Amino acid sequence: MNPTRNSGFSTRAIHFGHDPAQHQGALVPPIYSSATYAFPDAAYGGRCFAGTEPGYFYSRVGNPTLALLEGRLANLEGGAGAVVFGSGMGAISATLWSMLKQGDEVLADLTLYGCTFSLLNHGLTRFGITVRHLDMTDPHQVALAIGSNTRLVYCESPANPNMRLIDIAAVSAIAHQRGVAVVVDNTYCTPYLQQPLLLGADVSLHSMTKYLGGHGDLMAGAAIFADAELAQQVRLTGLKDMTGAVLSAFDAHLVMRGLKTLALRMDRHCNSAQQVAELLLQHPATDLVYFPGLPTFAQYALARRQMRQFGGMVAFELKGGMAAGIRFMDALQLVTRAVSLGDAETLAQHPASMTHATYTAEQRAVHGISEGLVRLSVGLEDPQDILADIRQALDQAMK
Ligand code: 3LM
Repeated sequence: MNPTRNSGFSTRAIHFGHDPAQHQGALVPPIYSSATYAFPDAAYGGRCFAGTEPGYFYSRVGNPTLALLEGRLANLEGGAGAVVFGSGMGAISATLWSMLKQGDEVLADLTLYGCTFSLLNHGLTRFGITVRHLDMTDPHQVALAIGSNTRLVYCESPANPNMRLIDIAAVSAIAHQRGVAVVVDNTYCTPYLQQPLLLGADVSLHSMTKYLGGHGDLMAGAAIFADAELAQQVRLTGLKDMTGAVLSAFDAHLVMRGLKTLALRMDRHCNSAQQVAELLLQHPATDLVYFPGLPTFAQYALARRQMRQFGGMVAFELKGGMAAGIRFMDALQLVTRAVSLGDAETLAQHPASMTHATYTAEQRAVHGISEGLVRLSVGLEDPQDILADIRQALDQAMK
């Protein structure tokens, strides 16, 4: 069976692109570990390099195991093509290096994952690309900011770590009117919760290290494209020549294993995160709670419109600021103190000193990342155990 786009999400995540009958009945797709490929004759190899023969010729450029994953991701997110990478940063850097040239301007939202902020401000700017951050929670700011050199709009929604949302449809409509491309990091949502391309974006990026892999045992990234030609350009320049950030076939296999349970896991992550957010909201130790599924969340209406559910990430501030946040983290017993997200284990981290330490303290203040913020990636343990640990750590933090 090869399901169409009309089949349900999980059916496609499990089956799309693989026919056991073509692989000696193997239910699970084989892992092609080969780096290189034999040519039937020299002319065939030449045609592969010239791009006139579709065959595989070297695994940095294309590999059957990776191609299956790429096809599945494009299908799940309504894309015309996808390219996978050895990490999320590999996907982001290869995409940006391919789409931009000297003299171009990038408009970026205020809040971005720390290494993306660093790539933009310390990487791209060294090569004559201008980066301007603005508050994209107000889409009109984008309309006002677009100038003659603006080539690309970049955002995350929800943003790491403070959960601000961007109205992807509104920003895309504004950018496209002016011929500017829109790139959205969809890592927090996964293709199950949000589909940026269907909302109008040109590229959707993922760290597959997170929910898509889902088990904290691999590093991987993906870029999914509305336009197949752009996908090919990113493959042949950003991946092949500029970054070489190729994914291993073994890790592609693990991502496909993760994809089979993505919807199930996300339902559980979302449900438990909602309970955690509600606990945090009513606990006397907390000051602010950032979770799109709380009616008190400033962008609750947008969250309901744009996301299938509200995700598994929660951020909050304690009344005692950073000192209380550190007391909270050190009191955790079940919840693990670690960066990353989307794993089976619930993880807690402190963005200002960890994932967002690439910003200076002054930049964090401007970019809306407070020093006392604590971030939780709510895992798949029994919700009552997660809640009990968080409750006792909040109690400790107040002492
Ligand atoms: C983290 N984030 O703990 P990789 N885009 C987003 C991300 O959150 C990340 C990436 C891209 C974290 C990693 S911090 C040292 C650990 C929204 C990663 C980059 O290259 O696969 O790590 O993805 O927030």
